[in-house]
Amino acid sequence: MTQGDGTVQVPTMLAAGRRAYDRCDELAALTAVKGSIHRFHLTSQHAWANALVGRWMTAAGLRTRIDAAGNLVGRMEGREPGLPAVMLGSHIDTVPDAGRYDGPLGVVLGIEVAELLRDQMPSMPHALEVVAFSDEEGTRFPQTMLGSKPVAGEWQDEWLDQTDQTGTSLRQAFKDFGLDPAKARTAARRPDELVAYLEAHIEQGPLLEAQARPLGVVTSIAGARRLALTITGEARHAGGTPYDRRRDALVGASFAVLAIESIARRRDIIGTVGAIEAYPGAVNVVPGRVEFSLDLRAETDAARDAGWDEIRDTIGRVCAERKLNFHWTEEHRAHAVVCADWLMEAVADAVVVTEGSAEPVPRLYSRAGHDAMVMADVTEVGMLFIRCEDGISHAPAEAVTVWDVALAVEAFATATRTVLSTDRSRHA
Ligand code: HGY
Ligand code: MN
Ligand code: MN
Repeated sequence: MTQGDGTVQVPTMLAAGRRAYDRCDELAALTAVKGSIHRFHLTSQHAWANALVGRWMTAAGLRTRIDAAGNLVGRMEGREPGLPAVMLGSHIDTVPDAGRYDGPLGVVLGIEVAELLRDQMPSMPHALEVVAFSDEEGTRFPQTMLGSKPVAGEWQDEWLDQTDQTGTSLRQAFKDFGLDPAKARTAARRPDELVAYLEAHIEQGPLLEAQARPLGVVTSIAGARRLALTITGEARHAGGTPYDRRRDALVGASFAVLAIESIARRRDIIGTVGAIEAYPGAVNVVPGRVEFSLDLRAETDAARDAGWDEIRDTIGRVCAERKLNFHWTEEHRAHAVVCADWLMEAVADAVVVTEGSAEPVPRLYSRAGHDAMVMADVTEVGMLFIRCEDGISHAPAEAVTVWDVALAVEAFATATRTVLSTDRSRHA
């Protein structure tokens, strides 16, 4: 649009999209490892990110605070102080060597929406909050979602004894961050304080790109289980031990990894072995023990759990045949979550208005986990998906386009405005 004085007024949407896109670059610089993105729970990088995002929130008109679990929370009042809030959010922690949009994009989009709706808030029947959760990834400690679980009232003090790879306990990490570990549970929000939780997030898969659509509505979020598996045999000399006398734990684990993939593909569930370690780990020793991870997900908990039963029994049978021992522990479980109909419709209607497309809005279940699956335990949730290039995520090649981000700002703002102005009692 060209103004009277000849200057070109870049549409708000594109300017907001560009700013959100650029802010993900700024956040990417806050990392523990120069040249790649490592930002973990209650570290100095997390503190820097809270400070930077806090400045953006303040500039957008949000009043900010760090809650008792280390999350950054910004709030804008509605037509009177203290009203239940529509909460927008995502996470600012990352996996190791991460992409720059998984989490941060949802937080900066929430801030853009707050700025766009700022002047309408005095007439809104609800408050607006934007939250930057930490530890959605669960990278530093065995327990994951150490940011959103306290907010959902699901804190457990026993987690404080967990340690990271340096041996630092979660209790000590709280203290190092300037938080009182005994107060973590006070980050909890009551159901009557919240109207809904909306999260914008990259799809982290190839489905929107395959449909050539920039935006989609999330119908549900896959339930996940994270297990630690151990196969034990006998360490022996790699040269002098004949095959018929070996109890090679790594050969057993190799059969297990292939069985996991085969069972998961057949059952249309998702099983991934992301980490594996052989002990003693010497080139000339038959491995006596192997420890490996299993990340197991499915659209429904029943499908996931039936798949685990078959995987567990198959590995047990392979180990018995090879005189190996097999045991496992579960480190994390999150139940599958269905997004609320009224929130799905608000997001879908917003996408239609934004894209101006007659094509039905893509509706898909999230194969990735999100803070929304935890927040569903305290309020109703909805999610907006944004296309990412080649579906790549949890890797530096993670990419989005400025224009898709600009469309996401518009759609997220429209959906949020609808939810903010909806009389909550109709949906209670
Ligand atoms: O693992 C996940 O799906 C999420 O990125 N934490
Ligand atoms: Mn992630
Ligand atoms: Mn994420």
